[in-house]
Amino acid sequence: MPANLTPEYKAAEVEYRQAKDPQAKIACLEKMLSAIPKHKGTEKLQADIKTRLKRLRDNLLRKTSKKGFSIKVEKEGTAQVALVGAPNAGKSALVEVTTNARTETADHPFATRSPIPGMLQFENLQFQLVDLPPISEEYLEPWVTDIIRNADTSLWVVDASDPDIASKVQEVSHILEQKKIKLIGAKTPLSKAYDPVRRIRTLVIAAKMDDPQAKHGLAWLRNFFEPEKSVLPLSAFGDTDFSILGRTIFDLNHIIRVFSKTPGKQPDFSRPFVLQRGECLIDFARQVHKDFVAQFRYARIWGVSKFDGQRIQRDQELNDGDIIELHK
Ligand SMILES: Nc1nc2c(ncn2[C@@H]2O[C@H](COP(=O)(O)OP(=O)(O)OP(=O)(O)O)[C@@H](O)[C@H]2O)c(=O)[nH]1
Ligand SMILES: [Mg+2]
Repeated sequence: MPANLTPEYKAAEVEYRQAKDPQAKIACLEKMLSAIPKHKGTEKLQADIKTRLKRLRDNLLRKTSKKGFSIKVEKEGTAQVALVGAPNAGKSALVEVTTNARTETADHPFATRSPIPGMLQFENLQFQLVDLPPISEEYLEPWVTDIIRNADTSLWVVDASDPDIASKVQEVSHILEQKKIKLIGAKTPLSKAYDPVRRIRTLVIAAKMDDPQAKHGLAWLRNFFEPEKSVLPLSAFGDTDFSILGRTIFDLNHIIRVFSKTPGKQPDFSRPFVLQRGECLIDFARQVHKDFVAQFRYARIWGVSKFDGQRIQRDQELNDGDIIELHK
């Protein structure tokens, strides 16, 4: 079968032959891979480009790791949320439209090469979304799984318009399993005992919902993941309302916001104290000031579970939105 190579492919190939350093060669091979017509006649050539890409990337990595290369993203905001997914799934586009970050979005796979954090505003909180390179058998940056392990929770972005959705989902899940990472649902309990597998609470994003094909992918995702993991359909384009994303990330992270009040004054609603669900009054007091723990006498609460101003004890479990007046 003739290959019918496009002028764009041929130009990239000329550029590749002239490229001197490995980074430039990688960029050209990526261009060739995205421009090559995808049919039986080019399968061998596609495989050959992928092999060359892998060799170059491996060499580059060996060089950098000798120098003790490692990548970390400092945590900022209420929670760090890693973007996980196959190449071209729509991770960067989502971070770009929901945060202040400028990411690298492209119509070819492996566009993202380094982690890019961006802050997503949700009411009086900010979540740090971290855009990452893709998870793929073809190539996986070794530090990507370290960042996922270290994050508080993750968003698993799946291209719902992809006819090959099942194998992409299985590939990501399989690679993470090999790296001892398991993406679990928001409600799945985390075991307190030592566990060599890092379990990370995850929300599945059915991406590219503006594509007419995506409804089939969404149905497949719901059938495959729910009820254990929630699936949130989204599009990075058009007039999508992203407030639901903030709310869902809030729920995923099991957090509550509690406000401090000094007697006779109004609480400061712009400065919530962030606690984990299940934490109680004394955990809140510890965050406000250590003196409140040592010299605690009593506290009053304004919230959903008690009547206004009711006295509560140290072990009183708190709820989102509670207002507390500490007395020592
Ligand atoms: N129709 C549609 N296209 C999208 C959407 N989000 C992303 N895309 C397109 O999908 C392609 C890949 O998007 P990216 O955001 O770069 O994907 P990625 O997951 O970051 O890809 P890698 O960095 O390779 O892992 C680009 O051509 C985007 O324009 C969407 O919501 N709708
Ligand atoms: Mg990307």
